[in-house]
Amino acid sequence: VSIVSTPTKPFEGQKPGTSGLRKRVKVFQQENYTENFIQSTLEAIPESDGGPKNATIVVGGDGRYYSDEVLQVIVKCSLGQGVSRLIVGLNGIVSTPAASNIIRKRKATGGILLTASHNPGGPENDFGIKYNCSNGGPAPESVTNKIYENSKTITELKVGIVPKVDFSKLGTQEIGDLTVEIIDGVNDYVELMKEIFDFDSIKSFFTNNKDFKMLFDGMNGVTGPYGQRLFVEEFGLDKSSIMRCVPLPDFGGAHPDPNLTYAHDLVESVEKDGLDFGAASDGDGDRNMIIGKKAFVTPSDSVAIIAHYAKEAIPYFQKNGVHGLARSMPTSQAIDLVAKKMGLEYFEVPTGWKFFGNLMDAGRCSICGEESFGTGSDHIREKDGLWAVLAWLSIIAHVNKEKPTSVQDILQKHYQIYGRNFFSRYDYEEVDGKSAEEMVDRLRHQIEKNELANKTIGGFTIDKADDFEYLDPIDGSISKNQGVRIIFKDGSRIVIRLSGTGSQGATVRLYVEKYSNDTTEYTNETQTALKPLIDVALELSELEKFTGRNTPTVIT
Ligand code: VG1
Ligand code: CO
Repeated sequence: VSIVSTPTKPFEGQKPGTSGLRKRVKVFQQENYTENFIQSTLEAIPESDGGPKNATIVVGGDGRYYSDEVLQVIVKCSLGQGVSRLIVGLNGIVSTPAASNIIRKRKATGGILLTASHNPGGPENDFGIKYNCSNGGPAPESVTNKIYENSKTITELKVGIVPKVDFSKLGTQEIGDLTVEIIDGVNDYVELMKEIFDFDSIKSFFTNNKDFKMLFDGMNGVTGPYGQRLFVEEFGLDKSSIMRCVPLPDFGGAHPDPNLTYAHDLVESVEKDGLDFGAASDGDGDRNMIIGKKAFVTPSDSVAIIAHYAKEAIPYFQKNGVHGLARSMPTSQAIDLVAKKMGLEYFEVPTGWKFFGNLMDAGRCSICGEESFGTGSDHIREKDGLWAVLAWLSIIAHVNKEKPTSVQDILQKHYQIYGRNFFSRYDYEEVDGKSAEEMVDRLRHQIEKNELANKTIGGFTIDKADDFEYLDPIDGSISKNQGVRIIFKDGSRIVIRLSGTGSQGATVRLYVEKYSNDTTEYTNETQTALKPLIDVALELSELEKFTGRNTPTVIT
């Protein structure tokens, strides 16, 4: 194999966001664009992981449009950097959590994930590339900053000249000094789930409760084959218990994001057919949505409930214990209440799973979650959609041993113990970037001048306001400007930040949270309960004036 050097020029904007680099497919299709980014990434592999030379890299993704071309680029650039082994999923398909597991299990140097997660795919939509380190988790900012620096100074590409590699057959191929091993991405994952959960107990719950009906929606994303294996083959459910379980390169034109808006078909089926449990996962398999009969489990509640039952219902935690809990800053404080009651440490980190990794590696966080339908534990270093579904099925199987208990009952029981944290997020997608920045800058300015504290608005008095800054307790790194937080005297919160995963314009995210321990309010509808606080948020931020929007694109 000959390795050749060819001149190249830096592209602007190759800065990884909350979760890798995400752009329109067309952007990646520019000559050398993808090569530049892959080389910049490989060259940024930290010394502590051994650097790119002789590295073993796991390659996975959701199989979205343009993955085939990028797989070939990875082979060429890997040869150029002296990587010694690529472990690739069949056709490049491995879910994000499954890839995290393979990186850890095979003690790989790191992993490259070809996905834009829940963003739509296809020639007119998004592609994405994400790097994970040897712990199996998303590269921390020290590494993503390095990738960005490399991308700005790149002048030469080093690539191997090789014929097209076939990724559609299992087995090992030698390409010069590079070994390409093609594996089935489902097996190791199912094996891991069997170590974590009591499959027999879930299975016997289904056998003993024949009228309990569930439906899993793979949203035409990567989890389809995993769902098929778990629900149909392992638990013996009928094929009608899964839907959209064939991965498609454009997700069938759908938006593979598991929420009430985009998983609408699932929600409708659960309602219409009176199902007991519904679940969905996103394009790359790290997100989850859990619903029940007349019940939507907000992700902030979901992680709190999983933490509450972990030691009772899940063998993994019975064996390893629960050492600490964590959530991202905008996520509701429901999980904090569980930590306090259980006498556990708990942490508030910036948005993005990469911030949980250090805590988990240090053994200080066992279960964590994000309001954005991300839930997970220290079994891997990514959020894990199917893990969350299995955690819920474990809880359901467990509580139903005593008496019939629905998802709604589980929620209400939780509120009776801890009170209820009403939570909602409003997204304003593809707004003008400059105006969005100005809106946030205005708030930052008011914070600096201390104009917000003690102000009363709409009956809510502001206790404190800041632009969230995180000091990582493990490596001492500081992440600034992670979102404007306005905290009220009654514990209610408003958070405003700009998305770091969009590919077009800016997306404003507005998060509101209100706590109640008035039992008569526990069954209230979320939007009604939060209306006064949302009005306050809109007034304080002058969102409509800056963005010209009077309604959000998506409410979750
Ligand atoms: C969003 C979510 C964040 C999540 C990230 C990646 O980021 O808010 O909580 O970690 O997506 O999720 P942002 O910067 O757009 O708010 V996924 O499923 O894309 O890997
Ligand atoms: Co995802």
